[in-house]
Amino acid sequence: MALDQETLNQLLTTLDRFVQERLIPAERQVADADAIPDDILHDIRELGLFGLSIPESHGGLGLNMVEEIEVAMVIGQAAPAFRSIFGTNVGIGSQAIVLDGTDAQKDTYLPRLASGDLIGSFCLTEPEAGSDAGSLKTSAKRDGDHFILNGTKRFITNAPLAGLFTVMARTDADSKDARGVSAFLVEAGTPGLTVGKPEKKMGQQGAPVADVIFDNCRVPAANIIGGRENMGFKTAMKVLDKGRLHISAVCTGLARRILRDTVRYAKDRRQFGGTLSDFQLIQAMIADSETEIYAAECMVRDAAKARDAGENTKRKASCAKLFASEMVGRVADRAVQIHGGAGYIADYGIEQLYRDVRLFRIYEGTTQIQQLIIAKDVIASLD
Ligand code: COS
Repeated sequence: MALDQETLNQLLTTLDRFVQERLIPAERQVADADAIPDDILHDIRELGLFGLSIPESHGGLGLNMVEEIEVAMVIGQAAPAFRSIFGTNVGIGSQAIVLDGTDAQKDTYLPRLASGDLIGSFCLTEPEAGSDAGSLKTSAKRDGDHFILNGTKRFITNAPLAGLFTVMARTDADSKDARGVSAFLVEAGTPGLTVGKPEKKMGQQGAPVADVIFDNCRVPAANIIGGRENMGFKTAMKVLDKGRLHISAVCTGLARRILRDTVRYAKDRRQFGGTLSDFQLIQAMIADSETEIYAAECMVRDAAKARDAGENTKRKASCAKLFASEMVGRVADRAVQIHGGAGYIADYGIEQLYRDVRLFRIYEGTTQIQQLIIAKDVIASLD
């Protein structure tokens, strides 16, 4: 759906108010409790954020990519844990069904994912398969009209909250690479599925991550996404192409917020008889951050437009993810520098965001994986 400009602006204004008045003031509480409070979760549901990218026919808002990234930029201003709680439903936890699911799979799961009654989670990474996702070992052996899953998935975002897992598992035991992998929908509570203890993390407290363990877990063959075996890796890659654009937008939104907070601080804090913002060495850092944020915004918006126009945006999504995630790291680093000692002290908030942004360069494909994807595509496209 393409919203008319006025409706989109209204949505963005409402969300911006929610971010400034509800989310940012609750950041410390969320970090300390390592959980999103129920009243905020309730409001996130009411605003329809769980269903941003799910078609209207299945209860979501059905935003196109251009609209989705604008929303992600606004929500991205708040600590990333808030976005993470509904982020899997918007991205990796629902899009395999949206892109490749059967009608029955869409009807069964999308409405509940859109409302936030069901939290979706994406199980690709394993203890020995991260960047080399195609080498995953979790096995799925056919047993009549079921498959038996065995294996461990690692660092799975929202696993402790999830009601539905998209699980990549090897259905072709003779294969060693991406070709023998299928994507399964596995409901929480299925015997043989357990979720490990939530991990202690460097940042993004409030966004739980845990192992998901399959021990002779019986899953109906009808739960293979799209009903076709050995297509799961391609489905996962398509999901990540979209997810990487969304993450890029979140990075630019958060970078804008960090720069804004930092400039306010620099205009207030006095040294050597002037404010920090009077000094050219500080101004250089502000200018570098503004320039890089603007560059990332342009990239993300261009790639989103191209995707909506039907272009294959694998390369552009990786370029945007690489640049925006590295950029927000540099912006956060300069922000700590401009804050000086205050940048290192928890009460000022910048140190939390500095830790939070570090994950963006790692998840949904590291910077180095984005480099490989981009280079392979560029080299293949030229004589
Ligand atoms: N869209 C559709 N199909 C894709 C695709 C995409 N974006 N990327 C790859 N494929 C297809 C290929 O066309 C190929 O199909 P054929 O077998 O029909 O030729 C198949 O998938 C395998 O592709 P490829 O050979 O490129 O796979 P590799 O094993 O070399 O892996 C990388 C490619 C490294 C890019 C992939 O493993 C990757 O993205 N790793 C990072 C995973 C990740 O992001 N993890 C984060 C955790 S998930 S939050």
